[in-house]
Amino acid sequence: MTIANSSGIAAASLTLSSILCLVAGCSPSPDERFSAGIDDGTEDGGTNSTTNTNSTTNSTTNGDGDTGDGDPDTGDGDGEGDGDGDGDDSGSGGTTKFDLGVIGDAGEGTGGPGGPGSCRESEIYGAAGGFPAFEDPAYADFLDKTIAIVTHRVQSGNFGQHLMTIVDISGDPPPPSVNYLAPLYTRPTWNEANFGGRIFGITLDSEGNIYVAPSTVYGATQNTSTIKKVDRITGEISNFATLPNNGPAMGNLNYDCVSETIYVSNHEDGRIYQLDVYSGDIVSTYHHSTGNVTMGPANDMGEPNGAFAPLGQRPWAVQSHAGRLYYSIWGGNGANTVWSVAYQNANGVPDPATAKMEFQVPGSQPVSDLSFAHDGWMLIAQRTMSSDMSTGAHQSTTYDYDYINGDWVWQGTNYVVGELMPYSAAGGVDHDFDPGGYVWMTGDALDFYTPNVVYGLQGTPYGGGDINNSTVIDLDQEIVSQDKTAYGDVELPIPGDVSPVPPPG
Ligand SMILES: [Ca+2]
Ligand SMILES: [Ca+2]
Ligand SMILES: [Ca+2]
Repeated sequence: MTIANSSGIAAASLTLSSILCLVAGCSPSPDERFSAGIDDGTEDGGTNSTTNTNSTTNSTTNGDGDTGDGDPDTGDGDGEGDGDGDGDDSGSGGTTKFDLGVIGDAGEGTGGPGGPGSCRESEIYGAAGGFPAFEDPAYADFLDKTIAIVTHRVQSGNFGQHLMTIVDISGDPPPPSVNYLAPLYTRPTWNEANFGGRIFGITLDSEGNIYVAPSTVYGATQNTSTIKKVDRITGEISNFATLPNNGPAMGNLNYDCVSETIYVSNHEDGRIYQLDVYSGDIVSTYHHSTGNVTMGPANDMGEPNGAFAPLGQRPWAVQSHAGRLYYSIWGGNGANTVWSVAYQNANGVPDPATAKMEFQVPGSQPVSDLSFAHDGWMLIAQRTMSSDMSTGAHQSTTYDYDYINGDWVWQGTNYVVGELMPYSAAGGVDHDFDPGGYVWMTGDALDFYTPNVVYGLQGTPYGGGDINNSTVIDLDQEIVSQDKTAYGDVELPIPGDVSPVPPPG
């Protein structure tokens, strides 16, 4: 697969003055190829008086070179002959593009074009939701671009206290394997105080509102019980829904446009909650380990008790796809699994009689996110966790699966995150849904002192690869110190619409 035309680009322009252009479309260089034609606002060039003092506040002394871990390749690996999924059927003359054409508008409120509920066609099968349209001059350059939204903890150095960053990944791919100064957008108000604590899981509804789940993935956190909503226009944070959590927080969350509800996995009581997207009310709960389903709140005896649901009963990744809810179970070493359960009907309430273990996940680390691509295959990402609330890096990777004769069949690690391969996945994945497009994954050590230190987001072309054919983006644009374990989930809202992903089979 050829990386489309490129010549003399961003990588060379890593000057300190360009280091921190959060908050505005900081164009990477005089070459405006990647900003797809819109201006290169010099407007607020002065906001970032970042004296780059403590570039090494990160306590990353534990030799990052420790790639090894136990069990790389336990996966069965049967049927790996036909790894399809490469996007060479794009029909666009073989030119890889980041941009998705805008095919109509997401529309407001009631029902997008082409689908039930609030669905645009692509969303039925699991594309992320609509496009945020913040009314902020600094965001103008991001409107209707292909963007990725990444959750993270506070990054090292003096780069602000925000926990969420929007990345402009539109335009032709830059040279692979060297840090790309993608335009970044964030807000100082997207901080721990306003989110109530730390966040990991992220999803968008059909209108482009953003929802984030509280998380203890980076350690203990203040708010463990309230899902926050970021308004698609104002960018303001509000409370969306509150669950019975007291210590353990949540795993991930996902909006289903058919039922117009949000599923969220709860590390406290082992349930997956279904929430009305308009009211935040609990529609149903589904308890994985017992199959118990309640309409409305669960009223579990003794919960919340401040204790994590036991390993083997603790859901994390959640993703609605073709009439089923796919989810992962954090089971501990050798016992991490992916399941699915069908819905009773269009109301999206799980039918426990249909629950099915789809596969056991190789390796020792839990799956924190999963995503389906434009032609239906599945990519899962692990997060390195040494205990309930203690994370690390370089023990976790991605795996992709094809649906063959009714089974999800392991294809191996074809999307290798980071330079310390193949175990530098940070646990977030999403697809851009362009047949000739990219898979986007959060990761550690995407470039590791050769010569830069890049942590954040990696985009790899459909068909697979590693950093040598991938775009790597440092998400605080400081590339001399590490941001180990800083990054979380990623979602790509789809501007307009794209062709739907077919159901399995
Ligand atoms: Ca509990
Ligand atoms: Ca960095
Ligand atoms: Ca994701």
